[in-house]
Amino acid sequence: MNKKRDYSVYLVTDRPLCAGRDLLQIIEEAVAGGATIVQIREKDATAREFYELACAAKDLLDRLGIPLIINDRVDVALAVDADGVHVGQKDLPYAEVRKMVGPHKIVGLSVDTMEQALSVPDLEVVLGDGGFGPDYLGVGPIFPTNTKKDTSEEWGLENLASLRAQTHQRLVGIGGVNLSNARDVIRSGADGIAVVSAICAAESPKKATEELLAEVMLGRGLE
Ligand code: 3NM
Repeated sequence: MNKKRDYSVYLVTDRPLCAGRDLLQIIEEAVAGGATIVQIREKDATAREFYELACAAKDLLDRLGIPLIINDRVDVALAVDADGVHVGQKDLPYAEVRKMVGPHKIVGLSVDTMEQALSVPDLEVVLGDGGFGPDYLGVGPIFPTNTKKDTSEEWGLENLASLRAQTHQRLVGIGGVNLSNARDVIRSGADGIAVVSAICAAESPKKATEELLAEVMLGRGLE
């Protein structure tokens, strides 16, 4: 299935934040509210647990026509034929991941610093081996967050805007993004927002996502 690549409201999951609720239910509600892409992020799961959860998420998201991204584990992404994989600076190098998954899958890359962000080859630039640059950069943390402990220094909106002025890469802002600041993240040049707690820990993931999407649209000057 050809799924639309839209990074407007990017749900990144975290089971401990779901307060005992079923992760698939939260994903389904978020998509009903307008989430455009979903990443399964499982830092403590065994390979088998991650695989089984990813299989179930793939079934659900195929039905809903929404891309599934796997955090870090290229093997799990390939095993379940996910739509893509997201890697950070401590994971396998981007070029190796691209070689493994081929040119058609989405590959996202986290950038912690301006220097890292500006050293990434542009999407349009074809590497020597025929691979392409990342589909998007995860820029974070933009704001303080309790969800991820080992983050680098916060970017803040000014540095995000400065990065926007210096690159054509697609940018997704992550870290502490919520209803109160989502519009500013978009106004500062992000193409989308990635959120964990603002959706996973919300009383109504559907309503939370609807409200976040409305802020993204306002940030773009669309209502
Ligand atoms: N990556 P919340 S911050 C998964 O800076 C993740 O790269 C980050 O969670 C980065 O939306 C983060 O609850 C957690 O603040 C974001």
